[in-house]
Order: sequence, then structure tokens, then C-alpha cells
Amino acid sequence: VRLAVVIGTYNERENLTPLIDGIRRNLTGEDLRIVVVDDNSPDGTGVLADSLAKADPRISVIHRPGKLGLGTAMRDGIQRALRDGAEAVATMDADLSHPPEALPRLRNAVQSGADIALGSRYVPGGRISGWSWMRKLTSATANTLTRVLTGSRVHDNTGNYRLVRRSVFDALDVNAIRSEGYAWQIEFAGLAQQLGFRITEVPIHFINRRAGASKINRSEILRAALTILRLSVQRKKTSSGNPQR
Ligand SMILES: Nc1nc2c(ncn2[C@@H]2O[C@H](COP(=O)(O)OP(=O)(O)O)[C@@H](O)[C@H]2O)c(=O)[nH]1
Ligand SMILES: [Mg+2]
Repeated sequence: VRLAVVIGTYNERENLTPLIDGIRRNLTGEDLRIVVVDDNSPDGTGVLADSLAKADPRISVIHRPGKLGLGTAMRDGIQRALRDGAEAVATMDADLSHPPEALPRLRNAVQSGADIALGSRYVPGGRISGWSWMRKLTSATANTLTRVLTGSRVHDNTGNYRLVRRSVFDALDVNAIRSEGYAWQIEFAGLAQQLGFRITEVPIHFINRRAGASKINRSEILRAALTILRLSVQRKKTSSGNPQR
């Protein structure tokens, strides 16, 4: 199976090499591709990514001119992976919060029939280490609101650790996703559920980054909240029914 892993980077110089090593160690049986989407990181992550790519033809790098958002980075990386023939595409953070050791379990979930395998902190066996209570509360609230307001049946709607079967992207055009930042993941999960794809949540142990700084900020949180409200309104409109039916 040709499996591509898409990684968005913004100032992840210390994390990128151990992450890529972890991915290569954990996906040995695959025809692997790695796509790094770097937004002109001031710390030189893009230069490092180029040198890693030079040493390993399975790695490719997309350079964007500036910080254009995690969501659009995933979109651009996924489209590159599909053009390169990927049969399944994973997304993950670059800061080692998403343990590469879980990749085989995500792959097994897709091999046993899931269209989408989500690395999940909010199912039994899932854990978070190293986050402040405030950060935990923010994430738990976003996920609870998504479930209550949009009818999502998924427990971890905000995580970026996912493996998606190629066929999902035939029905779900990533260009139609309006969110550009962290909210992109919430919108993608919502659309996938509307389209009836089989989603499996695989428990992961999320470990807060040791190197570098988080890029989440108030504006990302606000935009995630607005995305949840928008999905909730769209759901009401659809469920209020089409009179012709
Ligand atoms: N290319 C790109 N990557 C981003 C952007 N914003 C965040 N990232 C990456 O997305 C991942 C998650 O970001 P992080 O700051 O760890 O968020 P947190 O885990 O929610 O605190 C990391 O790999 C970041 O480098 C962006 O605008 N562009
Ligand atoms: Mg992080």
C-alpha cells in the first residue's frame, strides 16, 4: 500500500528529524511517502526539511511563503500526496505529540475496514500528558460542544492525527473546506460523518511538546468556536427538511 504522511511545520526544527525517523521506523512494510508542508519557518525548518528530502527520495517538501494555517497546510499536503498516488493519507503534528508508534494501529484500523482512523485522546485508553488544566479544559469544551451542537459522534474532533483512505477524498473535496486553521479538522470530521464514512477512533497517548512553542492562540480558538456554530446552523438547515422529499 502506498501510504503518505503529511506533516505541517512552523518552527519545528528540533522536532522534525526525530519525527521523520519515528515514522520511518514504524512504517517499514509500506511504500511510504512523507510530505512536509513548511510555511517559511523563521527557525529554518524548511531548510532542514530540504536536506532530509535530499537524503531520502520518499520525502518531499512544499514551501509556502508564510504562515497560512494548519488546515490549508493539510489540504495542500493531502493534494500532493494524492497526485503522487497515495492510497491512504495520514496527517500528524510535527512536535512529537502524536506518537509515531501509533501509526501501525491507525493503518490496521483502515486495513480492517475503516475509511478514516482517528488518533483519539477521548476514547478509553486515550490520554493527554503535559497540558495545563486550562488547555485540557479548552480542548474538552471544543469537543463536547462539537458533539452537542453538530451531532458529531466522534469524541476527538479537533486532533490532527488521522489516517484517511484515498476514496474518502473522491467524495469529500478538501477545497470545499472553508476553515484555514485549526478548525479545519473539526470541519473535515463533520463532512466525513455527513457523507457516512466509517470512522474508527484509535486511542493515543498525546504528549505535549518538549521543544518549540505551540502556535495555538485566541484567534484560532475563536475561529474554531465559530466553525462549530456554523456546522450547527448547517445541520439545523439540513434536518429541517427539504419539502420536495
Ligand atoms: N505549515 C503550517 N504548520 C502549522 C501552522 N500552524 C501550526 N502548524 C503545525 O501544526 C502542528 C500543531 O501545532 P501546535 O503549535 O503544536 O498546536 P497545539 O499542539 O494545538 O499546541 C505543528 O506541527 C505546527 O508546526 C501553519 O500555519 N502552517
Ligand atoms: Mg502541539
